[in-house]
Parts: sequence; structure tokens; C-alpha cells
Amino acid sequence: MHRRSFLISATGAALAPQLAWATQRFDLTAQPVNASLLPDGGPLTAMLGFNGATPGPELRFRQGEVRNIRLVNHLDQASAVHWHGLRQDNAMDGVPGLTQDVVPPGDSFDYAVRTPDAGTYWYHSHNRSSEQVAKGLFGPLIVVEDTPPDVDHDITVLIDDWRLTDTGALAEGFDDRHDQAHGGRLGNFARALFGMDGPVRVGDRLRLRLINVATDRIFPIEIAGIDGMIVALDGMPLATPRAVGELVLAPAQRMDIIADVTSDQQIDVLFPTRDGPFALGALPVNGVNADRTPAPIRALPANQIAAPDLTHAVAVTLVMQGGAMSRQMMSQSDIWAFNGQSGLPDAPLHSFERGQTARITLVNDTRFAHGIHLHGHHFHEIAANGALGDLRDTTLVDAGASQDILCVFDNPGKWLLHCHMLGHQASGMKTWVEVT
Ligand SMILES: [Cu+2]
Repeated sequence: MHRRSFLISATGAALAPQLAWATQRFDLTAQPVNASLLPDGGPLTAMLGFNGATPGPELRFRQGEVRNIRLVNHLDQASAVHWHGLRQDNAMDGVPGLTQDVVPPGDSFDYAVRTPDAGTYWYHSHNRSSEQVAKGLFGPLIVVEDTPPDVDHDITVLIDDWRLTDTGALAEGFDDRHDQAHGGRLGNFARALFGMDGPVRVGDRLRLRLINVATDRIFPIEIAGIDGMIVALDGMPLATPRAVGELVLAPAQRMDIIADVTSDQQIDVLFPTRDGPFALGALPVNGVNADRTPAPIRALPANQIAAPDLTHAVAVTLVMQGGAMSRQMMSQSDIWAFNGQSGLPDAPLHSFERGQTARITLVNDTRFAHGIHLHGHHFHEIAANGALGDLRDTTLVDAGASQDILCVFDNPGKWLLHCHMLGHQASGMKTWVEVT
């Protein structure tokens, strides 16, 4: 990434205003949009968005409701929407070829979106996603707790990168095979997009909802100007809030932070590099909140996730294979594989009885990190010492490493299991499991 790109990108851009639910059904129209990625005066970038903007509108739900959302396709290619991280009814999961047919241009699809868990989620295209997400077809999806934590501002922060030409257009080559065989399509331009312009005040308590919406880039992040704790990962509250150190977000991962504003200048979201931090975006600070009395940061209320049955867990192994410099380069059309199989197989990786606990060993036998996403469920990461770790829907497995996850498969249907580096997914790294 070029320093200049980061420097000129350092001013934060606001997301589209969040949505107030006014009607029983909400239409989400996928369409071409022109977005202002470059700084003031730069040319607009032709992208794709929802309801006239990219990112699309911030959808705010209450916990435990069902909302009818109609995807209206005004693109010139087929699409579908996945509600990432929501433990959804299978028919509403938005995966063409597995849970629904694609939605052709000019057509529509009615989703009934369930929100059993409070937390930070997002929605995005799940058709030709390495292209459609790169072009902007996504938005934040927030499920609010019955009793939200006491904060002055609840701010969504999307972190993204784009590969732009000199004239500010999105570079072509969304299915570039060299990218796919390596770390995916990495941008030359990156930014943190805040859900509000600010300013906030010194002493304000904030909830920051970080979402990595990039197609392929793993973002290390530092946040300056606040003092706080991590309270949730991938929507799921931590039992005990955790200190904010250097943060890492794989594509599709989320992190909630509750923090008090300490800087009287601005809050900086930074991308640390060996040459020093690059500014992804900043939120201005102005004034002082003298009314708020200091209070500890408490855990968010837990979501109701079934407890795993450790003694009867079925063991499944998923080996990631392929890619550049690998011991076994996949041949012909596909670059990546799970257990020797490239692309979506006819038969599931495993068929679970509803309620069964599985311990899946994710073995990364490649030279690249992969962010593995399971649809329709959350799972526990298992720590090296065997302890039950964080609940996530996307886990980052470093090159050469392995990671065990423990999941109660209690949501019936056909669920995609894939790498969320979307270039890897497009070139073979996907499978599915069945819950009957
Ligand atoms: Cu991958």
C-alpha cells in the first residue's frame, strides 16, 4: 500500500444514515452507484451499492424479531444477500446454489431476516462476491440489546480497502488468478468509514463496532485517543471484557469496543506497519463531557447459544490446501481445496444430527492465512491448552497453523463453510455441512 494513498485517505467519510424502520417491509435495492472514495475534488468511483449508496444503509434490528426485507435487483448481473453472522433460517441465508437460486437482474427476493442474537453483523452479496463485495454491495447490520450498555455514542466503523486506478476507478481483474493464488485482491487504498461525523467529547463513553468488510485483506488495527475494552467478537459478547491491544480483523470479522474518549484532538484508527502507522480515519473530538461519572466497563448480556457436549463431540478434520508455493498446487481451474476437493461438492463435508456437537480441526496446509466462516452458527475457538475460547463465526488460521473449533449444530439446513478471503472462495475454498 502506498503511503500517499493513506495520507490522502485520512479524513473519515460518513456512512449512509442509519435506517428507521417505517414500514413492514423494507426494500433493499442493489444498483450501480457513484461513490466518493477519493478526497475532495477527486473523481467519483463507479461502484455498486444498496439504495443509492455504498456502503448500504445501516440496518438496525431489535433482538428476537423478524423483518421482511426485499432484495430488488437493479444490477446487470444476478445477486443474492447473505446476513453474515445471524443464526438464520436456512432458506433465508442467501447462498445461491445451496439455499436459493440467484436473483436475476430485474427480479426480487423476499427475505425474512431473524435476529436471535444481539450484536454487530453485516449483510453482503453472496453471488460473485469477490467482485460484488469489492464493488460495494454490503452494509452494517446491528442487533440492539434489550438493555443496551450506557454509552454516549454507538458508532459503526467499517474498514475496507479498494484497488483503484490512477483515475479513481476500481481496477478490473476481480478474478485475477495471481491474486487468488496468493493473499487475494488487496487494495492500494484503505479507509475506516465512521457511522457518524462527530465530534465526540473528551470523557464520552463510546461503543465502536468495527467490521472488516474488505474482500481479502487482514487488517491489523490500532486505535488512539480512547481507553477501553473489547466487549464482543463477531457479535458475541465476551464473558469478561478484554484489554484493547493490537487488534487483528480478518475479512468479515467484527469487534465491539466500549471505551472512553481520552484525546482532546481526535480518535485515530491506524494501520500499523514497519514504517509507522498509517491513518485509516479519524473522528474529531470537541468539548468535554463533564456529566459522566467514571464506571467500569461491564460484559454485555450473553446471547443464548447452546452449550457444547464435550464428551460426545464428533471429530471432523478440514485441511486447507493449494495456493501459490504449496506442496500440492491445485490443477486447472481451481486453486484452493478443502480435503482435496475444490469448489462446492455435491455431498456435504459432514451431515450432523440436529443438536450434535462437533469438534472440527482446521488444518492450514498452505502458505497463506485463511479466515474460515461457518454459516448459520457460531462456534467456540479452542485454545492451545484445550480451553473453550471465544465464540465466533469466522476464525483466522495462520499459514501452517491449525485451529480446533467446537460447534453445536442446532440449526437445520445446508450451511456453507468457506474461506472469507473472497478470492480464495471464488477459486475453490468452500464446502458445506448439513444439519438434519
Ligand atoms: Cu483463504
